[in-house]
Amino acid sequence: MNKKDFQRKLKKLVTDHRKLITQKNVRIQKTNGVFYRYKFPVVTAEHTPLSWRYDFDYKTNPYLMERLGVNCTFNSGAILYKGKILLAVRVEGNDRKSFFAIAESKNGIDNFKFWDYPIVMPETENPDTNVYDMRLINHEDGWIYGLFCTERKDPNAAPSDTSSAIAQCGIARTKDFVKWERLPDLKSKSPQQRNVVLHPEFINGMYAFYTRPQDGFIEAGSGGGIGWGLSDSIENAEIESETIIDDRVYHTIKEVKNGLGPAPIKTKKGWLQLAHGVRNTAAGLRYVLYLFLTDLAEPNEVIAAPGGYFLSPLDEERVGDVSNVVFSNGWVKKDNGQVLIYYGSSDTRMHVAESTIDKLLDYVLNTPEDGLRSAACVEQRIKLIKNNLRVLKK
Ligand code: M1P
Repeated sequence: MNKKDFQRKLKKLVTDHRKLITQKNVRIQKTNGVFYRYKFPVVTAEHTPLSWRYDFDYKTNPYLMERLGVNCTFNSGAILYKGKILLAVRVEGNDRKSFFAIAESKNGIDNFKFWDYPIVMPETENPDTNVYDMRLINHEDGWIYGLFCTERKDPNAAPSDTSSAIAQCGIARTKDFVKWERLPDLKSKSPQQRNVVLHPEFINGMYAFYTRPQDGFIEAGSGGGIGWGLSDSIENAEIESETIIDDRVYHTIKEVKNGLGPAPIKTKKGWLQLAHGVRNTAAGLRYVLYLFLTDLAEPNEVIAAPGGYFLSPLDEERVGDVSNVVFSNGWVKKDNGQVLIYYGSSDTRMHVAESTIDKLLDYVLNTPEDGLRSAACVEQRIKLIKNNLRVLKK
C-alpha cells in the first residue's frame, strides 16, 4: 500500500470508529413491564480504541493491519462516578487474556468511550494468569474496591493436563480508577472462589463478602451456592466460616450453579440482589439473571425470592464465544430511581437494560416463588387467571 492509500484507509478507520462509538442507542419499546432493553450493545470489541489494536506507523505497518486484536468486551463492573457512568470492562485480547479498562458515558445508554489506557493492575507475589469480571464497590470505608477473579494454572495438575486452573478472588482499591492498590487475595476454606462481591457497608464492624465456593474450576461439586462470610480486615481478608445464603436447587434456573452479580443496591425494603443462575441443557450450559431481596440489617437473610429468571439471553445475545449466556456484574442506581443494568451476552459484548427501583421492588415482592413442581406452578397460574377473569367481569 502506498502512503497515500495508507492515510486514506486510516482516515476511514477513524471515521467509522467515531461513528460507532457516538451512535445513539434506541430503547426497545416492547417490554414485559419490568425493564427495557436497548437496540445496540453499549460496548463491543469494535468500541475499543484503534490505538490499542493498530500500529499507525507506515514504516512498521505498511498494510495497516491490526497488530493486537481484541476478541471481545464483556462482564463489566459499573459505578456512578462524578456524574458519569464508568464501566470496568473485561476486555479480552485475541490471545484469550483478559484485562480491565474503563469506558465512560454521560447517560449510561450510549456514547461509551474508553479511557486512553487500560487499567494497570498490580500483581501479588503470585502473578495472575488471567483476571476478569470486576465488581466495583463504593464501600463506606471511603475506598472504591474492585473485586475480580484471578486465575492461575493448578500447580497440582498432571503434566498432561494443561487446562486445570484455580480461581480466587483478587482485591484492589482505588480513588480515581487510574492508580490501583492491590491487596492480598481473599483467603477462604474453599479450593475455588469466583463471583465474590464485597458488601458496601460494614456488618458489625467487619467487611462482609458474598462468595461462591466451588470444588472444581467449572463444577460446583459439593460446594456452590451464594455464600456469605465476614473478615476483620480488608488488607488481609480472610473468611473463617462461610454459610450458603442462596443455594442451588434441582430443576430451577440455578440447578447447576449460581453466583452474585454486582454489589447489592440498598432500598427501603431491603438489599436488592442481582445474580446469575446456570442450568444444563443438551446444548450446553444456559446462564440467566435473577433477582432476590435480602434483609436490611442482615443482608445474608433472603426475604423475597421470585421464581424463575428476570432476564434471559434473547436473539443476538444468545450467540457468541460462549453461547446462551447472560452475565451481570454491574448496575447503577441513579438519583431519580432509574436503574441501569449492565450485562454481557454470550461472553462477547455488553448491553444495558433499564428499570427503576420501584419496578424492581414490585417485581421481587410480588412475583410468586418457584413452585418447584409442575402442579404447584399450574396452581399459581390458575390463581392469576381466576383473579383476572374476575377483574375483567367487573
Ligand atoms: O462463560 C460463562 C461465565 O462463566 C463463568 O461464570 P461462573 O463462574 O458462574 O460459571 C465466568 O467465567 C464468567 O466470566 C462467564 O461469563
